[in-house]
Amino acid sequence: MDWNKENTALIIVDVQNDFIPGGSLAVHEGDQVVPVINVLQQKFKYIIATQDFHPADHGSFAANHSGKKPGEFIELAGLTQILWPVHCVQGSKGAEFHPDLDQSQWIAVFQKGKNPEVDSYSGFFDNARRGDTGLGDYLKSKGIKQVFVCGLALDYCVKFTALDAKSLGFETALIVDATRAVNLNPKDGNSAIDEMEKAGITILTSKEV
Ligand code: VGL
Ligand code: ZN
Repeated sequence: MDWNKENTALIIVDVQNDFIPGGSLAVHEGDQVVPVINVLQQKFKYIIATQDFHPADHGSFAANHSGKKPGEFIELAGLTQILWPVHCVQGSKGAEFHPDLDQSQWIAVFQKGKNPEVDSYSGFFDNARRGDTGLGDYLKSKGIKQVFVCGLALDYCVKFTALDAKSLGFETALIVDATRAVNLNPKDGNSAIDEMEKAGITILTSKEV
């Protein structure tokens, strides 16, 4: 994939303590993306992070539905919603970025999941595609034409962020060694990669960037 620093952004999705081993929604090997992403950042001029940032009463938390456990389903915003453990609550340690993640070059952070009535996996839109974080317009205002996506988790927020980027017309690539999957079902990570590839997203390793 041919690319130019002046019109390309790196999007770092949700590299937050709750998605790291020891966190409430830990992703296996989630910590291993941090050094890879730190090296990767040296190649980019425009770097944006997303942050899952839920109010304590968020509708995606099993704890907010009596008798429900994480992994069970409800209806939220007219959509089937899987229930999660409490995670990335605004103001908590779990919502903070991994302490070793280099933030020195970031030009913006886009928060998502703030509306308790709907979940928001993508950094662009909520799952019902009603709320818009402004990330798409922000990238366009900077003249960005291509995005590289990395972070956590591959089968949720990374996948939906990359698919939305592609659908908004950005040339989109997934950096496969700079992401890890939740894998509630063991094949979810691989299925996510297949789905992205079918949507026209380039899959590459950080060495190929
Ligand atoms: C995520 C589940 C719930 C993610 C966020 O960042 O992939 N997954 N909230
Ligand atoms: Zn969340």
